[in-house]
Amino acid sequence: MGCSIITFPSFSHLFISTLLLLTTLYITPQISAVRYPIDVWPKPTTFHWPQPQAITLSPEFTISAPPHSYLTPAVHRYLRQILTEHHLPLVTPLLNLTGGPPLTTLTIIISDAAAPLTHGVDESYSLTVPSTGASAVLNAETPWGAMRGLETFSQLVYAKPARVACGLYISDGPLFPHRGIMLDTARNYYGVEDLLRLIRTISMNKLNVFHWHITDSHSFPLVVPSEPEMAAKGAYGEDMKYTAADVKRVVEYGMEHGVRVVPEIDMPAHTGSWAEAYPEIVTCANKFWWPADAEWTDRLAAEPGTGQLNPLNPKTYEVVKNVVRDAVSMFPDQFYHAGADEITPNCWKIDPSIQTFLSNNGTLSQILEMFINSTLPYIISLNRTVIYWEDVLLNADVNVPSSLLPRENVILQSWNNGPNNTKRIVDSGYRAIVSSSDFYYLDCGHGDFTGNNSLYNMPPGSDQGNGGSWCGPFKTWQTIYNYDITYGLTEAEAKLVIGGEVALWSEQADSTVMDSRIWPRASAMAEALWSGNRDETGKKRFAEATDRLNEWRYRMVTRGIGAEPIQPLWCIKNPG
Ligand code: CP6
Repeated sequence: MGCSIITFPSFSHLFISTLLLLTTLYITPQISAVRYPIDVWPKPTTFHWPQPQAITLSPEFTISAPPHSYLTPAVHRYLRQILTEHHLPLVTPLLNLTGGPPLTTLTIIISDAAAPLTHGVDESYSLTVPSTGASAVLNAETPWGAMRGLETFSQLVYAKPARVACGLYISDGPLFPHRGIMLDTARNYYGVEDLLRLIRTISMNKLNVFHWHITDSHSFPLVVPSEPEMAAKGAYGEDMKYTAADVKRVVEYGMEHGVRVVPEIDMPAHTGSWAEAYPEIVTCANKFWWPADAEWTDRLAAEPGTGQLNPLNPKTYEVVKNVVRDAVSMFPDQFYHAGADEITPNCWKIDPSIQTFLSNNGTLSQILEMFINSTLPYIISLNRTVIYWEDVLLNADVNVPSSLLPRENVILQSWNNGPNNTKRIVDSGYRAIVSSSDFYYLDCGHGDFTGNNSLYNMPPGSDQGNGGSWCGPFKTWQTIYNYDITYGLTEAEAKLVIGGEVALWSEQADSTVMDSRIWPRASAMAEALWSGNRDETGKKRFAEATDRLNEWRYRMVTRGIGAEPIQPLWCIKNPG
């Protein structure tokens, strides 16, 4: 309970909250079953704290850990942060100091130091902070689990001079192995520093995947060594490209933060930008689906003709293979996202060679099959697990049979219609990543457009490709927190759901709003996928989560992240 549940300052509410405050302060020094006097986000799965106290952090505090190419920089980073952050929680933790010797060391012990950062790697850890001044101990199976534990430890430190919550034992690990954020860098450009800040914040929230939607119809900012014309012509400008050196920096930074970088080069749709270098392999690149002077166009974010690669042109595969091979060599992760979302039938139908194919009894689905059949085995041969958007299997008009998509090599990412599509994916035997647009799309912050064409006087079908501009309403952190990604699934079905991703499409976003559009709403998903959104009794956590998220948002702000507020400051004066 706390400020969050006092929604209006009626006399009786103030009276009750004052009583509760007095109870906490003077009568029972005991800890509520749900909220601790120090806040950790996401909440650890087990937190034993029989006698809540704090211990002074020695100014000579050090962290000892086995040397490791990525854990070592993480340890240095956390040590610096722990010694200098001096975060003061909004509501001062009611913790007495032990009065004994200060804490001088944190010892990290790792069982499998060679474990690579891959999907499903063990991220569990346990952490003991004694109240005697003896070394705190962080035990983890892998370096990546140790990074999660370091984050938890850093959130137990507060105030100036620094203190640490002590006399506690935490044992923790994630519910879902895949917990990510998708960022679209094609509609608007983001600088490398913005991507690094995003990775840093992903890691703070114990998320572990940055799904980088690099290219789309609007721009092609990735410099592909074998196809230099793609970015030379398809990027927004000379200084709005990602070079091989930029990508290496992003990938290495991800490793140092326990964050995998999964690239997406969207195809065969969303490829209008490829036409700048190779107009002959793209259909409909410059075709707009609505008249420029239509009364409703000013309500939408500009989308160019989406552009679709022409599967009937052999040149298409030459370019695709060069692009894929280079992308795979730049991004070491085992997962590779190959798009396959939103094929617009009219975009292929406009092309004369496709018209001939269709008039000889061919179908659009056969055309997509041809494309998948000529590209998927190639990507798999490069030793990658391929993620596609759900459309490749579930789109009613244009899809491929599941026989073309080997279950061990293909994962499908759902974004339409919530749990039902996830169910269809796992019932077909595929692993699923959930990004339902009704819950996990962060971009829908503008306008009131809900997809109702008649309301805006739009001809039927004319909303094709308007992307992030029509997916309102705004998703609150509560909507995101409350969402159960395995809702309605049997236990066996739920096993195939590897996790979820929130998505920021960037028609109406860039670095000026990135932090506030993503945080702390993505933190809500981070906790739901790490330790769940329910308390010990199976009830959805609400008030407790509100206060903790409010505190976590403030700590993110202390760390230089422009996370948006979720409560008025009035809460400081009126703690629960
Ligand atoms: N771009 C791409 C988009 C969207 C998708 N793919 C999108 C569709 C609908 C909404 C928001 C975004 N802008 N390449 C769908 C996966 Cl509401």
